[in-house]
This record gives sequence, C-alpha cells and structure tokens, in this order.
Amino acid sequence: MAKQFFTHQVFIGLGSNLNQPEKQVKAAIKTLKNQQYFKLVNQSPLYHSKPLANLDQPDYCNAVVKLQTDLTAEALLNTTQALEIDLGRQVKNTRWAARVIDLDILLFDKLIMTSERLTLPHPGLLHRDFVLKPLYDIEPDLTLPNGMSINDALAQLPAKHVY
Ligand code: A4P
Ligand code: MG
Repeated sequence: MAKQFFTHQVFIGLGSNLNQPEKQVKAAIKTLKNQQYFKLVNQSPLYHSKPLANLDQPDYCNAVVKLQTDLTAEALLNTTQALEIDLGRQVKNTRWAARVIDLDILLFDKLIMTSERLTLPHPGLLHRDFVLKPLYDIEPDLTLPNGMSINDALAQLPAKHVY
C-alpha cells in the first residue's frame, strides 16, 4: 500500500521565467508528484505574470501545489532546494534573478518562524497575486497564520502582476 503522510500541510509556490516557463513548471510539478517524502494532494492552474518591480526580464509562469509530509520545515527546504538544482536551476547571487525554477515554501501548517535559512510564511505571500490567486484556487477557505482569510488577503493586494 502507498505510504500516507498526515503530519504537515504545506503549500509550495512554483515560478519560472526561463527556457519555456510553462514547460518548466509542469515538469517541476511532475517531479514533486514522484517524491517519496511527501504527497502532492492538489495543484492550481498555471498563471502568467509580469516580473516584480518591473524588472527587465521575461514574464513568469506561476502555480501553487499542496503537499502532505512528515518532514520538518528545514528538511523540506533541503529537499526543495536540491530539487531546484536537479531541475536545472543555476545558483546566482543576485536576488530575483531570472530562473528556470523557484520553489518557495509559502505555508507550513500555521507555523510562523524566522531563521537564517527559512522564513514562514514566505515573506512575499501577502504582496503577490501570482501566489494568492493559485492558493485561493486550491484552498478557498484558507485562513493564514496571521488570522486573515485568503479572500481578505486577495482583496488588500496593492499591485497586479497576473494577466
Ligand atoms: N528562504 C527563506 N524563507 C524561504 C521560504 N519560505 N521558502 C531562503 C524558500 N526559501 C526561503 O532564495 C533565497 C533564500 O531564501 C534561500 O536560500 C532560502 O534559504 P532563492 O530561491 O535562492 O533566491 P530568490 O528566489 O532570488 O530570492 P527570494 O528573496 O526568495 O525571492 P522570491 O521571494 O522567491 O522571489 N515575479 C513574478 N511575476 N513571479 C515570481 O515567481 N519570483 C521572484 C523571486 C521575483 N519576481 C517574481 C517571481
Ligand atoms: Mg525563492
């Protein structure tokens, strides 16, 4: 029988703006489905969006998936970072550089934490329609760790990137 994971509910944001972004996001979702340490239980449609801060780089494809896992948050970050490299991401020192794939841990249960390597919820969560819209698609009744509903979070968004 397939192993079941129940301990933690996690949402991962996927983003790509290089080498056929839509293809990259689909390939990443397929890879996430095949991992033994977590179970992919839902996935959003794909969205297309303009880069943050009007950076001069290609448009993005974004999506969100929901996972169940027994891993700790740090162990999950190790796993997603290793998968980014497997999926062809090159390590750059420039923040927000164009990338083949980015896997961000958006939410890990209702955990709120900041360590050297991990901030939860993801610091961009409340500011990005390309994250909140796909999150709403798969969990419309979600309450964020700060007590805000996903509906209210979407309503307060200052800028629109999704088109
Ligand atoms: N890190 C801390 N918290 C987390 C978390 N919750 N999930 C640390 C994942 N990583 C987390 O990330 C830098 C470091 O963040 C990691 O080493 C990890 O320890 P990175 O992926 O190497 O670099 P980055 O992605 O360039 O930096 P950053 O600040 O994470 O950027 P974001 O927030 O990922 O934004 N525009 C559109 N339209 N769509 C996008 O998807 N993405 C970005 C990147 C910019 N503009 C975009 C999009
Ligand atoms: Mg990132």
